[in-house]
Amino acid sequence: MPAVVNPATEQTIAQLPDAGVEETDAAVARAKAAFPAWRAVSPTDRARLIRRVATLVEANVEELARIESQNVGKPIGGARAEVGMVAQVFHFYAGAVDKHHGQTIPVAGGVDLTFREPLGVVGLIVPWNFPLNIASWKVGPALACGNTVVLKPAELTPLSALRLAELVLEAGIPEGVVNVVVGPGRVVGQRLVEHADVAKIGFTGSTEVGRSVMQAAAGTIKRVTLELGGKSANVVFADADLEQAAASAPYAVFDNAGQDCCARSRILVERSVYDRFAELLVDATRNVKVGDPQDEATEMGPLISSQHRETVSSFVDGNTLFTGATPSGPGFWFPCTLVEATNDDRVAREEVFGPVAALIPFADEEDAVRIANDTPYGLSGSIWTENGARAMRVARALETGVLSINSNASVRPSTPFGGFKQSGFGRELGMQALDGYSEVKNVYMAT
Ligand code: TXE
Repeated sequence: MPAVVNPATEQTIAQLPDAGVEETDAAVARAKAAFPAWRAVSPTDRARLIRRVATLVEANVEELARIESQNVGKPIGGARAEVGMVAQVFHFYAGAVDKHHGQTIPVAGGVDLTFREPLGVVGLIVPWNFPLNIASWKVGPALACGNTVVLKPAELTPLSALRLAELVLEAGIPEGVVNVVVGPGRVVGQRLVEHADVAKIGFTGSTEVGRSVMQAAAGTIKRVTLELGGKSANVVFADADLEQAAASAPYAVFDNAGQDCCARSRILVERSVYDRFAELLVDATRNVKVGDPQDEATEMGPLISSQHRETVSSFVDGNTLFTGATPSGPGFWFPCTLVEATNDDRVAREEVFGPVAALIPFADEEDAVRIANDTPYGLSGSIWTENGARAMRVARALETGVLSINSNASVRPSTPFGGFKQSGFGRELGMQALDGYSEVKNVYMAT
């Protein structure tokens, strides 16, 4: 029975049985049995039930935030904001139920209609960095389209998904519509991907596992949406508001202790302002409050595990510009770290998934775009400039799915989120996510 650990204290907070192939098959069978009735629920009633999930999440913000904070080591203030977003996501998809629909298309000799049909049972595989949030990005649109769900949380962080499943039942969504299976990715995840009765996999995780999910899905021509790693650039031009850019940059990479696929972990700075910006950035990073996640003032907690801490530390091997402080005592702590690098260094090529930012100088706009795009990833990024035309030129030139100008914000319930290149494909959030949880059917009737 594997232990669930609080990464800030290293204490066991729960012990859960590991499910295997048999339990996974049972969950898929329940989801399959629940599908015909769930797809037949009227759009108004389906929307009402999903909205009830949203209001129950709102009513239980404190409890859900505490679970997430204790299980992931997230600062409690940030965890509360994340749970708030989970509620907004369910509100958004409640409202979307009857707004994602087919078309009539002019044709000769008859009428032509398209319908949006649910897929059936969908398998949702979620990572440990934003367990409840990323679950809601998948469960919300899946339910809105009339699918039933088997949700597999990450081994390290299963608790909030289990509580969500209880709230889904309390909301009145019938048994079997949302099922949670807690167990190893290689067993439960793999089984979901290969299962003939699972129509689609919504996956968020590493590019490496994403690749194997895509391969295994080929056996049943399963639909997949992959939201994978990132190595995003925060591009600071000399004409930017440097104070504002430097004040924001630490949160763009140290938020969630850097365990964020959107982390702007390559900070590209125009050479003429590099020294000035580096000075401002060091000052801002010094102010990041690292410590007890239960303290309301804390801005950064520990890493998820000691094994992950070893991986993160392997990236810091010289050219360190700044190393922050960490609490003493138990907990998988790692300091905020700024390193000076070139885009060819390992720290700039691979996803660190920890609080380590690489500062890289560039010569001019063309050089900035070249360096920013010189990565196999393409998830997010930021552009800092006071020149609007340049902001738009660079935004169009960057090979990335999500961009912010003079901001480091990435996700909103109503806007599409997802990657270019090896950061994956398909979009989550917004109306676009509904395309990934439905099939287009075309019907022609001769008149
Ligand atoms: O991810 P995994 P891990 C990156 C990040 C991190 C690294 C490893 O760089 O350091 O990945 O993290 C399930 N078939 N990201 O090991 O293994 C697994 O149980 C089906 C970036 O946690 O990809 C979990 O539920 N499923 C990322 C989920 O996949 C399988 C977020 C993700 O685990 C499986 C997380 C299999 N064969 C990590 N093997 C982001 N982009 O946000 C594992 N799983």
